[in-house]
Amino acid sequence: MTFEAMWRDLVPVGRSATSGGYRRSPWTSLEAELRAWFAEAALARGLEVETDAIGNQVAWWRPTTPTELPAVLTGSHLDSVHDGGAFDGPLGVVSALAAVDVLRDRGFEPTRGIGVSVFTEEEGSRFGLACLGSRLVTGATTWEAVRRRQDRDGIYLDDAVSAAGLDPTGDLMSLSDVGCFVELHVEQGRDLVDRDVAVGVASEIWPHGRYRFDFTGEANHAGTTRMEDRRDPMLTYAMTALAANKQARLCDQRATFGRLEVTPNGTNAVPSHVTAWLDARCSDDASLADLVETITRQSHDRASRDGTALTVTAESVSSSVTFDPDLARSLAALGDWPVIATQAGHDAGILSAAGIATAMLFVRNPTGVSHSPDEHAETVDCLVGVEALADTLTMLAS
Ligand code: HGY
Ligand code: MN
Ligand code: MN
Repeated sequence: MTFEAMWRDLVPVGRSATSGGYRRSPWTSLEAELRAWFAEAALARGLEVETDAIGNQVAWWRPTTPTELPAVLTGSHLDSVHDGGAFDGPLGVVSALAAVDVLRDRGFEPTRGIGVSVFTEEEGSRFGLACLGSRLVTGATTWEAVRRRQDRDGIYLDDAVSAAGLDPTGDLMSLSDVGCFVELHVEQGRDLVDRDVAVGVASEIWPHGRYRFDFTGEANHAGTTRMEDRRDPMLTYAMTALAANKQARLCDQRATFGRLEVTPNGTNAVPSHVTAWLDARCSDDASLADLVETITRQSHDRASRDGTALTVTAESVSSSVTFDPDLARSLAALGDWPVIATQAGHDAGILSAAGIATAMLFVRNPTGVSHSPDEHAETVDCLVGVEALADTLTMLAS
């Protein structure tokens, strides 16, 4: 089944009829449908499919002669952000399966195992920790540390995993015999468009984090309460969002408040409580710490003026990642591809941080837009990406 045929099968799964965006949330019936799709596509290629305790999957192409040589792993994720695009994640999974087809068409015989992987909850959109599946597999976090995280409906992670028919106390995917990992991903920006190139190689991932700001004030009547008598958490939040934007602009970094919860969320009442999530990303770890510290300090200053209270909780922090430069250079040489940085987090960053030689291939996104239904990649560029991945696997698995 060709890349286009696999893509046609996958595209409708979880797409909203209204927005055209995706809500592929982990440990739901929709993810079960995606996992089944992956297993079927892998089995159709004679790959051995393994699903671990929390739903991470890997499909193995074993060499005909048993070997002790470390395996090559390639893949990405199938979960999405709320109303995300079609390509962020799935492009890497479908391209990995299509690259296996290309290698077979070329008559390639691997001398070491080639695994196609799908890590769960890469976006952290349900339980708030980015790359949850790969963090558990690499030991970057532990099941005990995360099992009682709650989603927006108050469902605990361990209950969600069990309800999905998995046994979270079982074994996690093992990477002990994996020597390197390559993730192909749609570019989440315009660098390749501006360079007029179909494929790029990642040099680094900016450090980034997600911080929950809890603002507490005093609920009151929107009409009868004089402005000077209010303790309005929405005001403190609003000034914090403006401060974050200003600070990020001043130091040429990134800060976003994209998610907000207001209690009681009434039209004619001053709220009692506002929760807002800051996504901050910087070119280095020290700048990230400085930016978050500055925003937090200014938010506390504003809270003291508004008579509101503030607590800030770091929910997900990913340190800077520099990919193996020799590996990046060897991939770039395969197609004279540019080597570019990204501000988006990936499972590849988690595996790199765990000491596995890791690289990323990016495929041109003509809109440059991501985490939106407008995210896009042309089929012709996707097919160039598949060939680049096949060339990479040939180099790594020979
Ligand atoms: O949020 C990110 O950077 C990635 O898309 N998970
Ligand atoms: Mn993403
Ligand atoms: Mn992604």
